[in-house]
Amino acid sequence: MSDNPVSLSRWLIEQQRSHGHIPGSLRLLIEQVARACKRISRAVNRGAAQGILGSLPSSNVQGEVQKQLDVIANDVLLEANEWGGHLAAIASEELERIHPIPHRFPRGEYLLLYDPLDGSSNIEVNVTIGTIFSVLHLDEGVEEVQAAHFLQPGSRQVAAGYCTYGPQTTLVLTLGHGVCAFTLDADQGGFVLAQQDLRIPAATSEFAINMSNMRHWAQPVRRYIDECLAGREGPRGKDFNMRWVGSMVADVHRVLQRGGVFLYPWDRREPRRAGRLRLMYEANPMALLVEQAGGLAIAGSQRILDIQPEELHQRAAVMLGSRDEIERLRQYHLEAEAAPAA
Ligand code: P6P
Repeated sequence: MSDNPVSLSRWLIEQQRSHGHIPGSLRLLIEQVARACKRISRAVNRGAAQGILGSLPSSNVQGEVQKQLDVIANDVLLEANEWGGHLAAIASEELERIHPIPHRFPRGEYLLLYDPLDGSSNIEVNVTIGTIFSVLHLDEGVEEVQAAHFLQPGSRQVAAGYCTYGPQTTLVLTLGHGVCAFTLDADQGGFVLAQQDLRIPAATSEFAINMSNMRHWAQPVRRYIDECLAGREGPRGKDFNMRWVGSMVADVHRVLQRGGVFLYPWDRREPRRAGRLRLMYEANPMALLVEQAGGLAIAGSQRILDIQPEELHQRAAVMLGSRDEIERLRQYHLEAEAAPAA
């Protein structure tokens, strides 16, 4: 790290001023989100000392066990972003309905969506968790923002990112012109540029999937993983390694840092559900980051960013990472779709 690191604020101003990549309102929005992530990081790091690691008696709108830190993270992001004048409304995994910006604050042109604390089942075991966020543009001329205004395909995101709360607090961000990583430097009191133009290697020998679900997978995924497991004696002619953190931000961060594939595919446990992960504030932002870093992100034969959302909290199958491997997986899905029905 240089003696004079580039702060997130300076980098964002340069993206606005020198490259014209973003308008000032979006720059200020990203800075607000980053400030909220700093506060969440502090709360996560102090967790046990503050007695806030446990679960609440309530469950969230998803019917999932709600952790105290889930609620704290959601509240921090709401409070940090509703008064800035950059947003028209907010959507959160922790809120059933959208949160229009209160009339007492100026309304802006952007829509912010987030999973405030992804992987929160890992909180008590001190495994990396994180915040995932996505920014969309509100259509012109909208008087009253409805949930329907959020239902835009992921290709229309103007920014996306995540913040990991682990050994380091790292903000990974795209504004549509590549992917950068910023590390929270306690001495500087803010995020400083750590990596520019992250690129995912096209080839890999590492996959991440929850193997306990193997018997429930569709044929293309089973075929792909079986071939990986067959190793050098099998059709792939090489051995593979496996990772599974159980925290999407941690698994995707690894893929962005050294390549690999992260798979949470559809499975037969709940056949009417497209997948486990949420399209709008998990799959879409991660898919944009991965594609901006030279990887691919699919839900089967379809590109994730092309999915037309039908409801705010809908789920999606997620297969993303190194281009050569995801392209192979996409071909396997296309072959299965073309095969005559059994
Ligand atoms: P499983 C965490 O709960 C999460 O939403 C993602 O962060 C993670 O990748 C996945 O679920 C883990 O799911 O079924 O392995 O517990």
